[in-house]
Amino acid sequence: MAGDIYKKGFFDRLKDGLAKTRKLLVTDVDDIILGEKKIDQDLFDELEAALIGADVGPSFTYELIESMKERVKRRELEKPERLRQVLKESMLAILKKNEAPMQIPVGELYTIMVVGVNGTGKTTTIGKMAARFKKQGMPVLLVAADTFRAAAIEQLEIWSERVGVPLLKQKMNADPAAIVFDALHAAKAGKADVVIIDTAGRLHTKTNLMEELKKVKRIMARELPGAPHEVLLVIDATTGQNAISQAKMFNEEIGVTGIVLTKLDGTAKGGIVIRIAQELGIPIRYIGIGERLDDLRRFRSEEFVDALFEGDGAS
Ligand SMILES: Nc1nc2c(ncn2[C@@H]2O[C@H](COP(=O)(O)OP(=O)(O)OP(=O)(O)O)[C@@H](O)[C@H]2O)c(=O)[nH]1
Ligand SMILES: [Mg+2]
Repeated sequence: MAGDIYKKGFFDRLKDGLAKTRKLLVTDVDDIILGEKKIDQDLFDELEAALIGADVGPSFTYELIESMKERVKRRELEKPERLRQVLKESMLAILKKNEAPMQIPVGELYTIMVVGVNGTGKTTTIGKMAARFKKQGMPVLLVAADTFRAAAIEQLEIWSERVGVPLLKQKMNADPAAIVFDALHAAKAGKADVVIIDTAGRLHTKTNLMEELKKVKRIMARELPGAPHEVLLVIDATTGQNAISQAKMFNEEIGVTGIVLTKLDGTAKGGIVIRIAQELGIPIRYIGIGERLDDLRRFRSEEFVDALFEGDGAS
């Protein structure tokens, strides 16, 4: 029961967080379909514009509209209100394919390399994940491999103290690969089950960020077969279309195995989740809906779509 109450609390916060996205996406779609008497080309044109404007992406929009037209032709869709249901079902179908929680095996060493451009929420997400894992009884080690800013190391240190998990760090400008090397040795010696590595989002040297990250990844694989078990890309939902190009770049350069989408609270660009799911096909592990420690949740497609559609209006 207590779990239900907790879940409801999160669901309401998710709903609140998605309010702006809902307004842009669902309310606009409602205005279009509920205001029209018949399903015609004008209605489809308006619907298309609304979906594109809501960042769900051109291919999702195109495929959805085409399939709606087909269904109208086959007389399966007679009332405009039904289009809302079709939109909801189509979103759910795409998101479901990308719903895969991070599976951390019990008693085995699991390493997570967290990457993403600066300011997306990497360090904050690491703090939140550490709290989750600790609560589940897993010994966690945080690793400060963003060594290019003193503030970056301090920020992770604050999280490590707040959550109560150890941190491995070196001084500023130390080689990130060397820190990661030390961290894996400590973990192999039984100091942790889950190792979470914070990396830089931008470098203040001439070194190329991607080359630096590739080097970290290489060292990990060399020191521990199978590592990194997860390359987790943190994406800021408020950046909309930019998020897609960032994700493609990181995926091509270093290979991404999971995504965290942050700052879904207070953005109208939450439709980007659909585009990420469709164009990247990389599992969305978690979503961030605030700056609090418990504002990170496993991505559940049904919960997400329900929260999006279940606003003030009918579901
Ligand atoms: N509203 C909201 N803010 C968030 C969320 N996640 C992170 N933030 C905020 O975003 C800002 C940047 O977060 P960081 O965790 O420092 O981002 P980072 O990716 O580590 O940044 P760099 O270390 O500069 O690359 C902070 O003010 C966080 O509190 C979220 O889900 N919602
Ligand atoms: Mg950081």
